[in-house]
Parts: sequence; C-alpha cells; structure tokens
Amino acid sequence: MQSPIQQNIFADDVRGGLSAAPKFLSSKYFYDDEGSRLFQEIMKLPEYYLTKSEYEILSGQTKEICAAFGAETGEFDLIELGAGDGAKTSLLVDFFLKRQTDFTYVPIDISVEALKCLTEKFAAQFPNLSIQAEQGDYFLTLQTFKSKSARRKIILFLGSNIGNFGKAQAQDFFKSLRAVMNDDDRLFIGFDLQKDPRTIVRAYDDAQGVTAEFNLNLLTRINRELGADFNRAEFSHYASYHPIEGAARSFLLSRRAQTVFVKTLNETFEFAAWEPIFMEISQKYSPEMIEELAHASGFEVAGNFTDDKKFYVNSLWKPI
Ligand code: AVJ
Repeated sequence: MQSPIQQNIFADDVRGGLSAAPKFLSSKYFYDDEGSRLFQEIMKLPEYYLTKSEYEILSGQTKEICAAFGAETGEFDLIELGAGDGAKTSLLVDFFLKRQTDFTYVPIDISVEALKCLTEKFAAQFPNLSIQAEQGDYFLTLQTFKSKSARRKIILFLGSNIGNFGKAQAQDFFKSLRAVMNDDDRLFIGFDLQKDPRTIVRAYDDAQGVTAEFNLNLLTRINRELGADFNRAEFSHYASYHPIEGAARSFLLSRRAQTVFVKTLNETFEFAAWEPIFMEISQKYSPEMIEELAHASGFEVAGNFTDDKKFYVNSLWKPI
C-alpha cells in the first residue's frame, strides 16, 4: 500500500512513461508485495547467477571484508540500501555479532512486506541484534542520514541494485551518497561484471518464465492501482544485452496493435504491433568502469572482492 502522494507520483510516472516515445515504465515500481515475492523466486533460479556469486563472495571472504571495513573497534551503523531479504547481509551481521561489535543494523527498503519479513527473520536469528528498519525510497531516506547519528556509517548497497541506474544516474547517486558521508565512513557495493552475453541474457530470460512474470506484474499493478485494462496475454517479455554498453535491458512488447485505458488518468494509450515498453536496465560493469565511477563521484576503491568465476565484484569505497 502506498500513501495518496506516492499514488499520485506513480500515476504521473505511468502517464509520462506511456506518453513518451519510446514508451517506458520504471523498474522501481516492480516491487509491490507480489513483485518482491517474484524477485525472491528469481534469486533462486539456476540462471540468476548474481545472487550466487555475491553469496560466494560474502560467505567465503567474510573475515577479509569485515577487516577492510575497519569496524572491529568503536560503534557504527550498518546501513543497507534496498535490503530485500537480507540473506547475504546476515553473513556480515553474524560475523560482527560473534565479535561483540557494537553496531545497529539499519535496513532501508521500499517494500513494507520485505522489511517486515526481514525484521522478523533477523529478530529470530539474532536476538541480540539492534535493528532500526526504515521504509521508503532510499533517495529520500538518504537526506536524513547526516542528522540521524554521529556514529560511523558503513553503507551496504548489495545485489547489483546499482545496475538499475544508467551510468550518469549512478554517478549522481554516488555523489549524493558522498555528500552525506564522513571521511571514515565506507560504502560497500555489489557490481555485476561484464561476461559472456549469453550468460547474461539467460539470467534475464529464464526458462520457467519467472522474470517474464516479474515484468508483467507491473501491468497487473497498474490495472489494480490505477484502474487500467492491460491484457497481460497481449504483451511479451523480451530481454537483450548490448555488449558495447554493457547494458542488459528488458522490454514488454505489444503483440498486436491495441489500446489501453487507464481510469485514474482518464487517458487511453495506443500501442502499435510489436511496440516495446522499456522496463529495466541492468548495467554490467568492467573493472575500469568501477574505478572511473568511484573517482568521478568522490571515492577511491579501497578493496575489491570477487567470486571464482569473476562474474561479480563487491567493491569497498572510501571517501576522498
Ligand atoms: C535487483 C536490480 C539487481 O537487475 O538483476 C532481476 C532485478 N530484474 N531480474 C537485476 C531483476 C530481472 C535485479 N536487481
């Protein structure tokens, strides 16, 4: 459920996206309760290597990663942006708790449902953990960071969530993070690396069709929340990878010429046969791009942790 203001922003964004040429919808709206559940399913898919690679890194190199955080002494806030189900984060939390480190875990997520699940799970798994969950858009929540506490901040941005930003947007995002960070704070980011395009396309076009469902669910959400009459059967999920840009993109293609009415907007939208709606970018990085991005946004790379296949990197950034 969203507030009336959020609902208006959603309606405006849908109007904007469906009126544009080419049409688009923002992937940030994928995560209603059903969308969050579908994303949990995606993470379990054999084709979706990202979660497995990051898990391998965080479980195999926990000690080195925590040492690189420099968090053995003093108290700090462990802030997680887009926390999701916290499966990977629990590896770090467990490690810190066993060393009696004094910290508060601050998960931030847009989905109420996801936060509730996470908080319950962590409360059961770690009775001694201090948790301070925050629901909201992390862009907005960010602004409250500086006033929140004087404690050292270790900010986690895992799961290749940064992939959903284009390159310019990613730089703006890290710059605004930098602005609320102090010199001894750290930022720990999960990047998906460039690799065989076939491996990437499979991850976004799985055999069971869960990713297709994940995309189509946004049409269902628009039907429910904005009174639209999208017929999901008339749209087809399509995933592509552009090896020069390193961009995986997904689209919903209109299978035929059709008209969709959105009641809340009191507007109709025309779709030509095979016209695409651009749904999501999942940017893949090269090591050079990561270095560049860090410097361009006011950081230096203090450490990189990769999996055996070099599919993925968790990069630790230090403000400069
Ligand atoms: C949550 C943004 C990392 O882009 O890989 C998974 C979302 N989309 N399958 C990604 C997603 C389709 C995912 N991120």
